[in-house]
Amino acid sequence: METFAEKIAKAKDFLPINGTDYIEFYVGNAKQAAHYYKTAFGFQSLAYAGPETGVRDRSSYVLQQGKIRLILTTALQSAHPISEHVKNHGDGVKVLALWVDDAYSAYAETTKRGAKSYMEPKTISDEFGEVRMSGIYTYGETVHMFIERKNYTGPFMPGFRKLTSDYNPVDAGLLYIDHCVGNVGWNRMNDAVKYYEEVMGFVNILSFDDKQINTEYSALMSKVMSNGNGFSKLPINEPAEGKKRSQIEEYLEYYEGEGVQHIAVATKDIVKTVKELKARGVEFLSAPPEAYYDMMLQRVGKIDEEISLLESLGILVDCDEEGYLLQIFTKPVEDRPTLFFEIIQRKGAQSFGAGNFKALFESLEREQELRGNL
Ligand code: TYF
Ligand code: FE
Repeated sequence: METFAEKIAKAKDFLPINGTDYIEFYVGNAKQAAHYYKTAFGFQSLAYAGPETGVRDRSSYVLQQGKIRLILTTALQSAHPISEHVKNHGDGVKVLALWVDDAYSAYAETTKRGAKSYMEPKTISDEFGEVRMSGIYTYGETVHMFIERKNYTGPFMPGFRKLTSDYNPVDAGLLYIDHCVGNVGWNRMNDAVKYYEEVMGFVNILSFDDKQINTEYSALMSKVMSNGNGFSKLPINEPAEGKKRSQIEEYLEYYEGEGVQHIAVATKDIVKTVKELKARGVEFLSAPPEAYYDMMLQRVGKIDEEISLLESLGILVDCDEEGYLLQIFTKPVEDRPTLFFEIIQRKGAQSFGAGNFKALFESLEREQELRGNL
């Protein structure tokens, strides 16, 4: 069987990507959202832009943990595209920013191949150096920014001031973005896959169809897209016809369109991270039934972690030819049942937990049912 490394080696190299640069959320109240991500998830204040720094129309808080940077942004007037975005989608991800070698060529190469422009390339600078950026649309109103940092030594980027806060909860061991998943509408999977293949040079490294992923009710298709070094992995889900309403349909209805469904963040000690997050009030999907843990040894073989401890925390385990992985999913982090987080620890496995889909989707459906949306 072809390994993941062999699969991603087939990606085109016209868009070199070094990883995720930041993820920007458009929210109703950035000050409070920033407080939530600090308190609950252990992020720290890094930078700020807003009226106090000469930005008149918005406030943006940049938070950091490990290599992960989040920006929480709110507009200060109703007649602002950011307010419009929040009105339509609720709090959600607007920007998946990719750290590139060359923001100008990233823009030229992708728009030449059919990408829709979001921001023409520009260079911004301050006393710390220079950052170049450009942007293109992907699914829904979501965009990819291309960020090129030419030895920039400032806290974040020009336009932002360092933010020091007296309130700095300790981190929760979150290290980097493992993958970000998008939900697209009915029959939109092929377009989305083609977009990542043709416009971005990504390859499809894994696919699950509705026959593999369907519990009693929920059905969906999922295809994992990756760039050539695996630093950017962007799976895509499309709803499929099932007995009742798919979780993807529920998302599309409440987000009022396509968008980011979940952000997976890596840790090197999931037991410690999950204990920490739970103690700070992060809510996770309910654990699968006891039988799931009774079968675990048989299903995945011997693992380093104590199964009873994983069971008490509701952590899921899956394996592939290359090793195993541990994962757990939060409940949606806003009132609309849209965006949620995944905490993942990889121990060799480069897959996405297909062996957990049934248990996971049954937990998701229990929540969907409570909301009256199944
Ligand atoms: O990213 C993934 O593929 C896994 C599994 O609605 C998953 O985290 C797939 C679909 C979904 C929730 C989780
Ligand atoms: Fe995931």
